[in-house]
Amino acid sequence: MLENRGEYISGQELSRYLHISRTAVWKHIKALEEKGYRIESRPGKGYCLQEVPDLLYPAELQRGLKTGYIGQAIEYYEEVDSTNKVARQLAERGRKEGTVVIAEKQTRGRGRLGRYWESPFKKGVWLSIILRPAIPPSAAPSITLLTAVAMARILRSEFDVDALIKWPNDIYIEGRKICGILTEMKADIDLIEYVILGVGLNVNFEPGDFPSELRDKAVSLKMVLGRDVSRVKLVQSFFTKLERLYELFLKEGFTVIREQWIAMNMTLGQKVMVDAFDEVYQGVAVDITCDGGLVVETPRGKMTFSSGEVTLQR
Ligand code: BT5
Repeated sequence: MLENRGEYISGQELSRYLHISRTAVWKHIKALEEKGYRIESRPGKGYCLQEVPDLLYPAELQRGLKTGYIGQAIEYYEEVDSTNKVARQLAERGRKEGTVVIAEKQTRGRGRLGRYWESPFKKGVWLSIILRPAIPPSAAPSITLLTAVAMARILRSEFDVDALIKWPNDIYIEGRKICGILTEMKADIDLIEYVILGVGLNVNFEPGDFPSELRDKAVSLKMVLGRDVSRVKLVQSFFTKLERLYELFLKEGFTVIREQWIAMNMTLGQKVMVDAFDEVYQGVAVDITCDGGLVVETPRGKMTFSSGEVTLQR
């Protein structure tokens, strides 16, 4: 029906094509309408698909998706507390690498260190991916960085925006945050059991949709482009790009991706304040290591951070 959008197909044709009764066809049409698909039915002519809802239904995300595993299994929620939390529960139950948990709304979206992530209904992309990389835990921070590279590349190539990466997990456009990444993992000393890669991207927020404390700090694609953006194609492109970079990382390590990260970053060369290990360090961010750690030239000498909160000082 999607391929024939705007054209009528008779109930008989659909029933023959789907090998179900005409009553069953009618029931499915009603179920689709309840999900927000607009379908016109005319006696003697049949059914005509008019409009597909802008929702992140697995069937929509998986149509034409050319990945090997990322997004090939999707758990969809209209509302959930946190997709990272649900993905973790699924990973504990042995769900496969590449399984995605996606929601239209999160009631307790999480940032790092107990912070919150504002995730209202349909305004963005809130998703988590289960990964099971056979790498040592010390290499895991690279996954956050390669995800930022995948997202920044998609934002640049599909929307022609100047997306910049702030170490370690943020993407900024026009000086405001548009995307945050929360990577959590379960590992023993030398092997990762699973990584939960959580990504939040602000898509169709209007300025008034943000709580007042975020209004000067956050931005959405709609605010930058001045138009609504369809989330389905964006998510598909992101899955494809992410899987390609993740595969590259597993085969060749972070070095190749490091170059791309450097080309799109807004942290290196800047005066920074790093909040890590319960202390605050000041200095100039000078490099990232082959594992994605941030190297800062401080008055006490060069220091490398594998995690931490960076404030850019202008
Ligand atoms: C992050 O934390 O940036 C990671 C955000 C990850 C969110 C995704 S959504 C899907 C998945 N499921 C989850 O539960 N989480 C992940 P952090 O660097 O700690 O930044 C958090 C800070 O960003 C907050 O303290 C706010 O100041 C700000 N913030 C909150 N919501 C925002 C939004 N929608 N846009 C921009 N900034 C926001």
